[in-house]
Amino acid sequence: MKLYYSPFACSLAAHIACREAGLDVTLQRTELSSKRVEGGGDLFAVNPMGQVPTLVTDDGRTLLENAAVLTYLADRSTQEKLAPARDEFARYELTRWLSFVATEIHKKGLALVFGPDSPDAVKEFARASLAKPLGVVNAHLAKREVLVGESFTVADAYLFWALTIAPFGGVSLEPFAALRAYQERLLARPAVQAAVLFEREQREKPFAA
Ligand SMILES: N[C@@H](CCC(=O)N[C@@H](CS)C(=O)NCC(=O)O)C(=O)O
Repeated sequence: MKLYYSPFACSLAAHIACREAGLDVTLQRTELSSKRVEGGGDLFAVNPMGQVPTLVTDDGRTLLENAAVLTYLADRSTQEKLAPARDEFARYELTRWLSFVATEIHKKGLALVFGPDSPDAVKEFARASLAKPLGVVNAHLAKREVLVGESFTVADAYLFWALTIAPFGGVSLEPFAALRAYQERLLARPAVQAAVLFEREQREKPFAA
């Protein structure tokens, strides 16, 4: 498989999932501002939105959108169980949290906060609008270790990414003690640490077009 990613973009969640799942994946770095693919190529050639994550499967199919990519990776895990089984009600809770992070936190909030074209007033509005969904997920995690069920799922990988970048956009996690404790718990996972370390190293390296 090949995962198109950009360091510390939301593709970090799929990257973490690949490591948690023990999957053999080639990480293909991209530059989101130019849409260039490292080593040559154009992200638009594989994704009409020019976005990451973009996953190319072993049988040559292309899968787009965090929720789909993360669920696909979870279902192919050779190690950890990263998603509830299809006949469990928790499977729909997984979809709930993947959708919640994607819409209420990522696209309505962080995408605008970090958007290179967002006017300052839009960034400020987006920061303020994150208080509600972060409060909801903080209350949820005050009573439990993970978003769904009893163990780490791909929804946790997605929320972990959001919590990791939020402070860099001026979104303080100070009011959300349960989220900060949760983030620390996830950071103790070897796969999470390895993915963060790898992307940190990549971010320091010049992009080789
Ligand atoms: N709807 C997509 C959104 C993915 C997304 O926003 N990716 C960002 C990185 S966090 C991106 O590629 N941005 C570049 C762009 O939109 O031009 C999904 O859920 O996967």
